[in-house]
This record gives sequence, structure tokens and C-alpha cells, in this order.
Amino acid sequence: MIKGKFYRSLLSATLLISPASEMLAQEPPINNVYARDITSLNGKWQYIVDPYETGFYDYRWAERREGDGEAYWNTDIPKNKSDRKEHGYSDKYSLNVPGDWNSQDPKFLYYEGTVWYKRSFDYSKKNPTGKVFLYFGAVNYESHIYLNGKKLGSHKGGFSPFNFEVPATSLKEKDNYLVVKVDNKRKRDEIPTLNTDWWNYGGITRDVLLVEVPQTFIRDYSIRLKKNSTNEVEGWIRLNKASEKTLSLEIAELKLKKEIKLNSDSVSFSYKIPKLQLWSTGNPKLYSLKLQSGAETITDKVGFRSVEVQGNKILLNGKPVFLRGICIHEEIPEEGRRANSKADALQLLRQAKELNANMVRLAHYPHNEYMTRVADSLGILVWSEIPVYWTIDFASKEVLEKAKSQLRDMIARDKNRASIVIWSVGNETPVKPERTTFMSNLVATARKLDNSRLISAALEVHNDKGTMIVDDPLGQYTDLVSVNEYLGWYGGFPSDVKNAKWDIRYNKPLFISETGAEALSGFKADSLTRWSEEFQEWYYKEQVAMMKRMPANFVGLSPWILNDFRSPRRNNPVYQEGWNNKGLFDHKGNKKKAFYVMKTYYDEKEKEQKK
Ligand code: GCB
Repeated sequence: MIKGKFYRSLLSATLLISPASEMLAQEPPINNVYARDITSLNGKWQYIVDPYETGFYDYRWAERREGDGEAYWNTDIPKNKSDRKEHGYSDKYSLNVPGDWNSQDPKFLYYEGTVWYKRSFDYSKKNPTGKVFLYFGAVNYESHIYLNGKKLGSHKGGFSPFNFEVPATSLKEKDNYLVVKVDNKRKRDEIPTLNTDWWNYGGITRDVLLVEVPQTFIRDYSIRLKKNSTNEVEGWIRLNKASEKTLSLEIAELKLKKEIKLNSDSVSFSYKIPKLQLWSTGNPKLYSLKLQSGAETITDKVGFRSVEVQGNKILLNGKPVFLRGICIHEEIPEEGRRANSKADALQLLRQAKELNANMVRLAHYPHNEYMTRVADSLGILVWSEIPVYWTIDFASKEVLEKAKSQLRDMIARDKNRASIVIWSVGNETPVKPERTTFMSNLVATARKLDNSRLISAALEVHNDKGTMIVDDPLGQYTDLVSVNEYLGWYGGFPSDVKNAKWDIRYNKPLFISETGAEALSGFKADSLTRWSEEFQEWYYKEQVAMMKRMPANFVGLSPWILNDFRSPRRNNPVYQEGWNNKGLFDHKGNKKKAFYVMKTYYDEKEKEQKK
């Protein structure tokens, strides 16, 4: 057993990239939060819509102070009959948490701005000496959190978890008054930036939990298959503070039970395990892991597998794998809302399975934890991405720090998910020197945080008179070269791909991270009619024919996209009406004609691989 070294290097990387502000959420959040002693604060929360941020700024636009009776984090109940209160929370105005606000009331459909959420709760600590954390799965985008009139802190980033320790003196047994200011205004120097092709769903979009842990607790841990091995697992465990504890680690099914002595805050381990069954898409074997420290027990379900690039192939457990992928937004189209539950994850990933996909690209931001956990259990490989999308401010150091912090949070939460094989640092970023510096920095950061997975980014390909040239300099840094290709939709006709040639300047695996065409479900016409299902079907037929002619380094694709999804950029009054209709499934879960073209191709590829 080696002591703490690995984790230290990870930690120093983490510290370097922590945003410096006393009020920011404590980092990194507690890992595997669902296995802790938790109390859900999900449910109905009262709200106030505050487009002018009156609850936050006074009439001179100065930030309101703690005791200010007009601040919306303070009680809304008049002290006496002559007291003037110009804000108030009421059951007349309530929103479901988790949930975006846009889908919950027509008045919120296009709303971007501030909404204050409030809920009261009682809480008796289970253990009088325990610590209590307030945990948010995600809030889009900027949040300020107040408990009983005191600010706990703030957080930026719409797709990352965060938590705050609740000071013992702030929590009451009865009638705690929790207020969250949520602002989803898009801003140039945030991530994502002003311009995206998805709906900017606002709100407390993921679970809210109170998490109780002992004074000394397991903050985080990592466990995985050791590199170049098929029967050795390695990892580390980190407590919240240095301690001379003995921890126990158990995988009962493998008859592995180890007592691990700690004399600092973290410890590394590695154990040989005969008869280890590897996790794969055909056999997503998960083992129950139990970690115990004093009175604290954490369980998890973990799989062990290897993924690597060899030459221009991707190997899963040493064997070449073809990625039969599909892109997915975190959205339930039937209800035009963000996905946020295990049932939602099952719905989306089962649709991917119907297509016979073995891989999903979770676009364009980290999805909720249910998605990656369900992917683990269904045996679906995952590409997970941060929302460095299109034209963020690549010259800004602050923006780079924000991107790194989102990258770190994504990796921290999901590092123990066997399904995740690719971390992506962004999508379709424009080729220019400062962008390449910025993005290569992210690639290096991702590698430092996790050297057991592949790193990529979706690049653009340019079409020079029918030759698809892949020469983005970012390709030097990534493990596989991934490109978004829409030949025949953005420019030309689907049949143009017939003569397409590929000129790939990298001897690396080539993955087509997007390709697709729109069709309004049920619109029938001849195949030359844009927006018809027949046009989309034709597009897919030509694409599939091209896939069959691709160079030898072609390792798979993830067409755009599983479901139609909402996007305010899509304003054709007949065929779009605020929807990007490139789904293989429509708004109601019906399959379009193109679905069957892809499914047939994936069935063939699967057979080919089994041979
Ligand atoms: C892309 C983007 C994706 C868009 C898609 C489209 O290249 O990566 O976010 O939604 O094209 O439909 O144009």
C-alpha cells in the first residue's frame, strides 16, 4: 500500500484551480451523496419572480445587507400592523424542486432572470455531534443561498453539484427559513456564454439535500482498475481532515475485506483480485463496495474496466470497440423540461438502447448523476462534456478558471462511473491561437485529474470541394479526433456525401461526434423536401453509406440527436416553432423514419463486432 501520494498530486491540481472567494461553495462537494444520511428538501418551494433584483439591490443599486428587512432572504412576515413589507412568499406561487421554472408556468416560458425560492423545514440532527451540509445537485446558473437570514454562500455554473456546511448555530429544530436566489441570465464571460443551441432552463434543476456526516467523514474516494492490469484495483480515500483512523474497504462478492490505516487525511491502496469480472457493454458487472469509517458506512456500485487508445483504435478491456453512439440533451421532450430523476434517466437511456446504441454523448454539459449511474447499470458507454461551447471568451483567464472548475466538478462527481470513457472539454470552438491555448490547457487539466480515461472535444471539419479536412490544431492534444459533420444538411444535399473524401491529418481514432438533419415528425413529402421525414431518412441513408466507406481509423459516431429538443434559435414558423427537430424520436417519443436507418446500421455493426 502506498500512502497518500496520488491524491496529493490531485489535490494540488484542485487547489490551483479553486476559484478564490470566501463565499463560494466549498469544493469539492461530498462524493456519492445519495449513499449518505440524507434528508430531501425536494418538493414545493414558494417563489418570487424578481426581474429587477429588488430583493438583492436597493434603489441605489447597492447590495442589500444582512439585516435589511426588504431583502428577499429575510422574513416576509410583517412585525406589526403598521410594518411595510413589499415582498412575500405564498403558496399561491410555488414551483417544484427539482425542476426548471420554464416548464412549470406559461409565464416562465422565455424567462431569463432572477427567481427567489423559499422553503421552511424542521430538522433534528440524528447525531448531536454530526456535521450538516446543504447540497444542491445543480442550480442554473448563479445562486445565492441564505439560511435563517444568514448567507451560506454562492455558486456559479448550471450543471455542477455544490454544498455548504451549515454552521451548527444556524440550524434550528423548527421553522428554518431557506432562501435561494437563482439567476439564469446568460452572460458573455460565463460558461456557457450568451449563445447556445439549447433552452436556457432556469431554476433549482436537481435535487436539494441535507447531508449529515460525522465530524470526521469520508469526503471522497476513487476506485478503478489499475492501468495495464485485469485483476488489480487501485484507488484512494480521503477524509475531511487528518486522522489516525482505521478504515475498512469491502467488496463482499470478491471476498475482499481490508483494514486500512490512515495517518493523514488520505490514503491510497491497490489490491490484486483473482477472478475479477470486468464491466463491459455486454456484461455491465457492478460490485457492491462498502467503505466504513467509525460510525459511517458508504456503499456504492462500481465496475472495473479499461479504456485506451492503441494506434488508431479504441480498446475496451483490450478489445477494439465500435462506438454506436447517440447524442442526448438532458431534456424530456414530452413535457418540454429538464430531465432530473432516475425515471427520466431510464426513459432516455432505454430509448438509446432501442436504437441499439452502446454509447451516449451527453451533450453539452454534465448531466445529472442519475444518468451516469443508470448508464453504469445498463452497460452504456458515456461521453461527458463541459459547456465550453462555440464562442466563449478564450482570451480571459477568469473564464479559463471557470471552465477548469466545471471540469474538475464533473470529474470529481463521476470518476467512479465505469460507463464514462471520454471526458470532453468542449464543442465546436473556433480555430484561433488563444482558443487552442485555452482548450489544450483544459485537456492537460483533465488528464492530470484523471489519466484513466480518454480526453476529447468535438471539433469542426471543413469541407474543401468535397474533401472533409480534419486539421484543427486541437487534435494534437486529444486522444481521439472527434468531428461534427453535417454534410448535406448545412450546405448541399444528402447525396453530396457520395463523393466525399476524408483528409485526416492525425493518426488517431476518428469519431463523428455529430451528424444530423431536421424533420418535422409526421410531415410526409418526397425526399427532396426539406423538413420532411423522407429528407431526414435520405440524409441518414447517405450518411450510413459513407460510414461504410470511412478510413480505417473510424471508430464510431453519435448522431445528433436522440430526441427533438427545445431551442430558441429555431424559428421556422411551420417546421420548428422553437424546436430543433433533428431528433430520431419526435416531441412525443415517436420514432421517425431515420431512426430505422440508424438502427439497421447499428444492428449490422453489432453483428460484425461479434464475429
Ligand atoms: C451542432 C451543435 C449542436 C447543435 C447542432 C445543430 O453542431 O454542436 O449543439 O444543436 O449542431 O442542430 O445545428
